[in-house]
Amino acid sequence: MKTIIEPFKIKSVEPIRFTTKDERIKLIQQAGYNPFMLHADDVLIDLLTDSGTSAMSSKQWAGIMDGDESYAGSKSFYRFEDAVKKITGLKYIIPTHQGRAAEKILFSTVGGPGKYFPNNTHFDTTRANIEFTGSEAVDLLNETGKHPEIRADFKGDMDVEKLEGFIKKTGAENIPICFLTVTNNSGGGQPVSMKNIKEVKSVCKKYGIPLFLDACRFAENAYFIKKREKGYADKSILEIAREMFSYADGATMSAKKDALVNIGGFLAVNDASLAQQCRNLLIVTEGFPTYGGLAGRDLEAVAQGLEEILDEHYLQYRIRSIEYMGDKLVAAGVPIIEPPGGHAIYIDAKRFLPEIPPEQFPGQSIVCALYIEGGIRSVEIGSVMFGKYDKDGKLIPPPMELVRLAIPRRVYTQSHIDYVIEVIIEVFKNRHSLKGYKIIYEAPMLRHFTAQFAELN
Ligand code: P61
Repeated sequence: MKTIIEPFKIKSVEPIRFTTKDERIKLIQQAGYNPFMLHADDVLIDLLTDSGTSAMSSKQWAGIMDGDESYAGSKSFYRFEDAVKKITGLKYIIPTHQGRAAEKILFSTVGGPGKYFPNNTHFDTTRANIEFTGSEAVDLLNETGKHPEIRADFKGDMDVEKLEGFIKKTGAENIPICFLTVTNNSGGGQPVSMKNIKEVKSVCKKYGIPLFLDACRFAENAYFIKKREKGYADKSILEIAREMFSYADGATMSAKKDALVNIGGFLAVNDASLAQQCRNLLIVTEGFPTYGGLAGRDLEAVAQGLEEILDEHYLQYRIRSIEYMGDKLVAAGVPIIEPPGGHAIYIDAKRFLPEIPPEQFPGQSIVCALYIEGGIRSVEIGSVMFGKYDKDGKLIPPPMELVRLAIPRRVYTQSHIDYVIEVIIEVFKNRHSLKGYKIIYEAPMLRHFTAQFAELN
């Protein structure tokens, strides 16, 4: 087989700025060892997130000019609505400025104290928006998904037996919605199989619980189904996506991922009364239902992005570029979540730095070292992002300590990725010199955004 190439050519470029290692040592210290606090200008390769960092196509930019900025009934809204309906088949489409706005509206409407929301794994904003209403967010990932070293096709699957047990114990009346996050971001960008979506749906149906997809990366998930699940090889990505959504009663989506835009999102539901309640709240917090916190031009770019994401050449290149990076790291002995997921490489910090305990944030240590060594920005997904405290103030760590290197869509070329691989391998070789960290400031929610750290000796 020939090399899989980027299925686009570059029309416009943006320079990146080089810094020296000495400069970076000072810069990360000034940032309180938290890369969210760095100026993006001081970052060479920015793998903090794949969210809102995509390169838009010339057709999307044309859509930006063509956007209709009418307050009500904008033609861009109807194009957006058609694009979302074509993929999801869901009835009521509510635009929001990003994914968490859709979550906020949904959970404010259906959440509250005494309620429970199961998911394969909640991402942090979903968890935060659920907990903010006094409800509980429950992760029911299958066991294999919790073991970075085990290779399996669908490590994002929910444990269906656990789900049923959980419903029986909790009472279906206390579970307003069950979620599946496709792909499973906090668990390594791992896909969920169609079989699992179907099985989860059938349990939900038995107990009268609606199933929603957290659909940020639905197209990457659909591509994995095509490649890995029996019976899907000859189906188009659109057909697979439509089938995935056919089992759902609703969805939230941050369009900043698989809709290839810099801002946007939506909530989509089949239930007319829920749609009405959510729209009423949307008007108070986001805007009129035909723009929902976005400009008409943004809606236009989302609609175009949702068409482009279904292109199989694009998805083949996308998934292969992550796999390429994973293969090279595994060959060099760097412990990562295997097999690589759809949008990022996740370094397994527990195996990378076994001598640094979760209380000293091994992931954060790797994050800082990657910046210092090569100007690469990554993010910790472990005890900093998801750690909780028990009543004595002792850390309750999450199951995994990870460092995520998320690859923005259509932004970096293979040589950027080769450079990243070299830097990671260099840091891995020198891992015995890395130190642990302690938190010296933290906010009550989503602390990883603003936490400040000090290096331990
Ligand atoms: C990310 F460090 N993800 O992966 P919004 N669901 C899922 C997401 O992945 C997600 C949202 C909902 C981000 C951005 C991000 O602490 C962080 O449009 C599966 O960002 O509101 C976002 O969508 C929310 C990075 C979010 C973070 C929160 O990088």
